[in-house]
Amino acid sequence: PRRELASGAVHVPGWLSVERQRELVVACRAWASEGPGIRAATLPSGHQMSVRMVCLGWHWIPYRYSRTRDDQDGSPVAPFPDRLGELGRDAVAAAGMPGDYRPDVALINFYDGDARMGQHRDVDERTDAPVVSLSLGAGCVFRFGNTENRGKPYTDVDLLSGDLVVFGGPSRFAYHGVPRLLPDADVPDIGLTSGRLNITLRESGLES
Ligand code: MD3
Ligand code: FE
Repeated sequence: PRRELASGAVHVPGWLSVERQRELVVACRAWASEGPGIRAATLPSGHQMSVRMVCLGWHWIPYRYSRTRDDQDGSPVAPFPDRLGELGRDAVAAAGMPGDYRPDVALINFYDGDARMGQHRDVDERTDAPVVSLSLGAGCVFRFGNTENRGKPYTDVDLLSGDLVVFGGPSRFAYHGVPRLLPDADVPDIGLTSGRLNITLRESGLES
């Protein structure tokens, strides 16, 4: 079953099988422990994000992409795996969206404790291709807003382990955020004892 949250924003609850979720958790662990590891990015204000992130394909630093981990040890970002490209194409098709999809960036966000993400827009990519979001582990409240400002109107949606959301068309540049996690109870056994992982796939629109 799929549900349109807004024009171009399609939620497919439970899209990932438990087996698929387990495989992705294993992969995320490996990606997060490679090289300089997962990190909490520092915003231009000097504040550190509460979410920790690891990047594949392109390294995101507030608010730009780089091929090197410039806010860590400067090493080259890990490559974008082919299988995430395939997963992204399957996801966009499952959401009923047309067109070929060639993601070249994955941002893997880890939330624990009181981690949250304030309302923002994703505008560092140079394309309007959809963003694919996959949720693993603890659920969260996802706040989906409008394209004009951080405030109302917005809709709060629970995102649970295995859920897919694809943000394209008029929803691609909407404000959104994660005000809080839901309790860890009732999370399927996918090898994540606490916290939440979110994988987003994107087309950077950047060269080389
Ligand atoms: C709507 N991540 O990484 S996923 C992000 O759950 C981000 O970690 C949140 O916002 C998370 O930038 C939300 C849902 C999401 C992701 C990207 C979007 C919604 C989006 C891009 C455009 C519009
Ligand atoms: Fe975002």
